[in-house]
Amino acid sequence: MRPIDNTPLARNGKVLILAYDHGLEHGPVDFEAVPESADPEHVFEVAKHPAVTSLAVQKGIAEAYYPSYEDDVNLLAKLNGTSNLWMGEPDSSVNWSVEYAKEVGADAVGFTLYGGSNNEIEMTEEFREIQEQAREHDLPVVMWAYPRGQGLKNDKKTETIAYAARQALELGADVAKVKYPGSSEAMGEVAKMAGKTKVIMSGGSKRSDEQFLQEVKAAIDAGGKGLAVGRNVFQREHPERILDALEQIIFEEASVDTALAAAES
Ligand code: FBP
Repeated sequence: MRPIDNTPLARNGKVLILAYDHGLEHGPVDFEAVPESADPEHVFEVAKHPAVTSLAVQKGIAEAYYPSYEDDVNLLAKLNGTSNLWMGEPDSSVNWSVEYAKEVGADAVGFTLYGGSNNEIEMTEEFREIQEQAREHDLPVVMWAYPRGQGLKNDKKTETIAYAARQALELGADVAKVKYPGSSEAMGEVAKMAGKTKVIMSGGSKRSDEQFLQEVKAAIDAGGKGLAVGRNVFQREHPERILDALEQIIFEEASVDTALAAAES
């Protein structure tokens, strides 16, 4: 097993994943703010930014577009995913195998686990298979650790997010992508529970530059090892500017003011 720090997925021990599976997870609504973001080529171009350590996409996008970008972009194959049209208990179909993802050029694999869902047992067993295959192929594993389901009304409580991060450590994920629990202190609790699994913050819906960067900064200061972000990048007219700022905060430990100045210059 190769430590994730020696893979293309990490830089100085941190990661910045550009997530672009929204067309499946949320549908066309996420592309309304910046219509050109519906074109995967636009987002692959954005992913060439040096701050981006990998781009997370589903199988069809990887097959169709990755061949033109394999020299410039690291591929994170998001193996499961479900549309927003599904109205049942949280669940996610496995859409491609580790082996096939590797063939397409994947540098890492990603998997959503809805802890607390009535489908948690089946999803965990799917994760077990994927995690072991990823080890065989020397691919780091990123878990979208999202407690969600019947009885879990508030998936943003610190204890719930800390439990999800712990679940990622216990089950063998290298990286746990969690919702931001709302404060640096809470993020510290979450990171502590994850042990050697790197906890990264999930971007969420679009916010102002300042609010977003402050949250990322608080997450990093609390022991977060990076960010997985979609809408806060591709729903901006100038995605490269926010990536310049994120590069400063995540990899250079810059202040929000310094990063904002980088974003505006
Ligand atoms: P965002 O930064 O846009 O939230 O993207 C991260 C991500 O995890 C995507 O990979 C995924 O499509 C989406 O968020 C899922 O968000 P949610 O489950 O909250 O709808």
